[in-house]
Amino acid sequence: MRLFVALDLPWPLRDRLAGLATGIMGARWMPRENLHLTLRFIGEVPNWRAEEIDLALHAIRGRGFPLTLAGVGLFEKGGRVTALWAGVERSPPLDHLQAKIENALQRAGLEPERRRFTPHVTLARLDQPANEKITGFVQRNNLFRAEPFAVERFTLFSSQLGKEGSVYTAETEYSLT
Ligand code: 3AM
Repeated sequence: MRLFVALDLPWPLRDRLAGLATGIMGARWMPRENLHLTLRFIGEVPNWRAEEIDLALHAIRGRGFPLTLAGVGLFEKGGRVTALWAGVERSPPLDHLQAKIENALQRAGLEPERRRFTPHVTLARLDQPANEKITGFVQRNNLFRAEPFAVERFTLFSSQLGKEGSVYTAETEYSLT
């Protein structure tokens, strides 16, 4: 199974994000059902390991908190824009939750994640260069700010890579109180 831990987003928020998805030819905009905020990418694991991961995530205790998506940004690789995303307002509770998940997964035997946590919601992936249009996209949406939403759980997703893009399935939800 190919797994990752993420926040599922409320549908009104997804609708709001889908409203940003215009104006860049060749961008592969994420369908609403795929919009999420990744807390930890896990990757391919055997079933027995997935069970240990599930146990470790179940043991996490934490309180819910409000979170606000704001601003947009991009990821680049080799000078080329590869993804557009919506950003997240600074949130110590989110960082804390992410750290707890990282600890739990390391205790379950996973290698530490070396990359810094950059909370974001991927809106589009880009296979081809489209740099001029992207400047406009960033300028247009710089002031984007969504209504805060309540984070009340986090979710273990499986991901199946397909021709038409990935299909994400919520495997288990873990409640925050
Ligand atoms: O939350 P986003 O959409 O940015 O890019 C993948 C997606 O991130 C990322 O995990 C999320 C759910 O699929 N991902 C895929 N392969 C990855 C890898 N090898 C990866 N993240 C880190 N390392």
